Amino acid sequence: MRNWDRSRELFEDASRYIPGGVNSPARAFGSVPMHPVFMERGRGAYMYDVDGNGYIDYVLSWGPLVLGHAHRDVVAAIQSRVRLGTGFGTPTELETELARTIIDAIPSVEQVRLVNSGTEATMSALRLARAYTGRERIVKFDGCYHGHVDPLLIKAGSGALTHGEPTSPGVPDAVAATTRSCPYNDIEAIEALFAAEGEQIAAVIVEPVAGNMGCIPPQPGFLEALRSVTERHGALLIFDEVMSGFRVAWGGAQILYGVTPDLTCLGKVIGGGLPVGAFGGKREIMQLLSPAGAVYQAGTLSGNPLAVVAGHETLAALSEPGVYEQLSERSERLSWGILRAAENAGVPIYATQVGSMFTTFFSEQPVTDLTSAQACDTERFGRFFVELLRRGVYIAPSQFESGFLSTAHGEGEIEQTVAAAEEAFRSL
Ligand code: KE4
Repeated sequence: MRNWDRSRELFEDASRYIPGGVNSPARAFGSVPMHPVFMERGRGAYMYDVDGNGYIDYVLSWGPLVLGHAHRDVVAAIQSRVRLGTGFGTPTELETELARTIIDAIPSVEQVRLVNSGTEATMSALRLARAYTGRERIVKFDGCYHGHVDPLLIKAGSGALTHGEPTSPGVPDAVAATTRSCPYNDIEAIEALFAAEGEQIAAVIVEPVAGNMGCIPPQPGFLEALRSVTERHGALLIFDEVMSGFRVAWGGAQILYGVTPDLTCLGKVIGGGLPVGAFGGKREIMQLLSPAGAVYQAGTLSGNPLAVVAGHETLAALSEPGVYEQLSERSERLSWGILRAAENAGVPIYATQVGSMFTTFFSEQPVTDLTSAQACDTERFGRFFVELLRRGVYIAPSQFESGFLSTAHGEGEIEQTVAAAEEAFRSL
């Protein structure tokens, strides 16, 4: 029988010094009947907590660790780089190399700027879109999460949804008034909004595969409709691929679905587990950015050599032939296994999977947007999470998050996970 005594002590201590005991709300077990577990180390598909319990990990630092924990090439690259210094506040050749790899992989990105987080990437892309179009209004989708920048903390997903504050206090009314939000996958709603306000809309920002209300794929025609309506009204289309970029395909969802945005936001995988974000797009838009242009955006540690080298090594490993096919095939095997386990146990679920992103929704109906996601049995999901934890499987501690697979998850991990899932379903 597992115990989490040390985690509980550490959580009580952390809660004295850090709000909620965590440095990011997604790590809190908001909809799960227990305290967060403190991790100590990871290797491959596994991580180990402070009480010595091991877990097959499907959170992977919320997506970045697509090669698994402590990948030997990533570790070696960081170790050799750090001996040369941690950063210089000057350009380095490494940054150009990572930029070139991103540009070669994503045809819509002609220039790219590296930043330190996904939030910085989306925040900067919004500013650029407003400057380029001379318009102020932004359109997002209910349940999509684009980081914690004011104009996008409206009907947001991820931790904002898990903890019951999709529209955050502290966002000025004047800022909230420039944001519109439509139901995800609802083409009629977006067409109607543009018919009414299209000439005032600077950009539509969308997760091309929604990952922050659980993993919800775009329905056929949805992304194409966004491309068409923005073009017709002179607005920019921004793909927030912080989660899907280099996760669902080499390049990202825009490659998978064949829809080309004007700007793309990236993060997570391109940093290989260290803090890196990026935004990029057409040269004529990116050239507005200081110092080439007047739109200001900056960052002390943007393009930091240690973070860049971790990202570079990660993308090098992902560029090998067959990597994405294997990630998708194993993720599909896992999703089908969990679905069968639920059926065997008589528990209704709705499973989604796009590449190596997936979610088990506790719902008898399809989940295609925030309304159907919120109709899930989150209490039952919370108990399922704890039963999996007891059996050495760590999934995201919220119904409104995606699961992720890494290249380190092999047949054994998938079989173990499916067996644990069937026992967990039977215990509900
Ligand atoms: P960061 O600022 O957390 O690096 O990225 C924000 C962001 C932007 N866009 C998308 C599509 C994202 O998924 C994210 C961050 N994702 C969450 C997990 N759902 C990060 C976990 C956390 O907030 O601790």
